[in-house]
Amino acid sequence: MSAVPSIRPGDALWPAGEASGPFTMDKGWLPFHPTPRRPRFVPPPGAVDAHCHVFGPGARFPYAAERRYTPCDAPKTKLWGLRDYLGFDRNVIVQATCHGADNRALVDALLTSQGRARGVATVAASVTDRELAALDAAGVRGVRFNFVRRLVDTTPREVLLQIARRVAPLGWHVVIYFEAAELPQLYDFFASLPTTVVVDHMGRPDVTRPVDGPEFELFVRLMRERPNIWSKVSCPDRLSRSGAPDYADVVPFARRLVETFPDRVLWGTDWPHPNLKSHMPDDGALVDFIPRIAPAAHLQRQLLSDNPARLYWSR
Ligand code: 0GY
Repeated sequence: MSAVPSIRPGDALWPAGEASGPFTMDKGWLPFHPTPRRPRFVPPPGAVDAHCHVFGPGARFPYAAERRYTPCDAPKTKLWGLRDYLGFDRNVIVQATCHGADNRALVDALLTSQGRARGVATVAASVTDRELAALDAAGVRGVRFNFVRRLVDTTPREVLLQIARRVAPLGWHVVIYFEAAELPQLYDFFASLPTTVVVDHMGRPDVTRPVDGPEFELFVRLMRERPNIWSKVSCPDRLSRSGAPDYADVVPFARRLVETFPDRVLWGTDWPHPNLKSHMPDDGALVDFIPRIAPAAHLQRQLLSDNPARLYWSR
């Protein structure tokens, strides 16, 4: 097998450029970290960064007309370089809303990853069985339903349910992204989904509230009652009010999920970190956050290797 080209932190080409092609990056867009440090924590063998994205490059993979933001390009070559630099083995690439339901950048990354990446796509209700089969062959193992209003227009629940029923026979799962305040209205719908369901970023709790208060308790209840529901314990940088690099206020939330549901949690960098406003996290510091939320070696192995291997690489 020939080596797959990659660009690592420290390489001259690593720092973000603009959006290429006919696109102009949003004013004030925060590009990914130009000089992430090498983490002190060494991930276990087979570790998976289970939430990350590729953006464009716009000149080759145009951003969607209906997008709510135009990012800097964040190509697959840099994602592979970051993976190696941080000590990870594999990636799960999640289709970002700036590409809408056009999964070409995702599929290109998967097909050229030499089996080291799997994907979560966005599909419309009009997707054909043939298109689903092609996505599956490329390494897609799930679809994402986004309920965050600043990112997408609402899709009716019947349509989402129909999509979930279509992908269930492929063995795919559904990834859901929502804000904690919306969970009471969405609870029954999530509980009704027929597949494995993976929640992005712990359902975005308000971490200024108690970890055993009613808001987070509702989320824990969802996971306790529905053994098909998993959570990513990702994005302390999005959730923290106490701030970088410690993100201390997020630790109790993530640690509670890791310790209560050790076989249903995943972790990811969220590189290249779309839409952050306060700061851009150092990806090395994010990796060093892991032992604080998963202190024991066996928890780290489940979180980073065993769980994602089961969900994404079982065939
Ligand atoms: C994330 C978070 C965000 C963006 C997206 O697809 C996306 O555009 O997911 C966000 O803005 O909170 O998980 O990448």
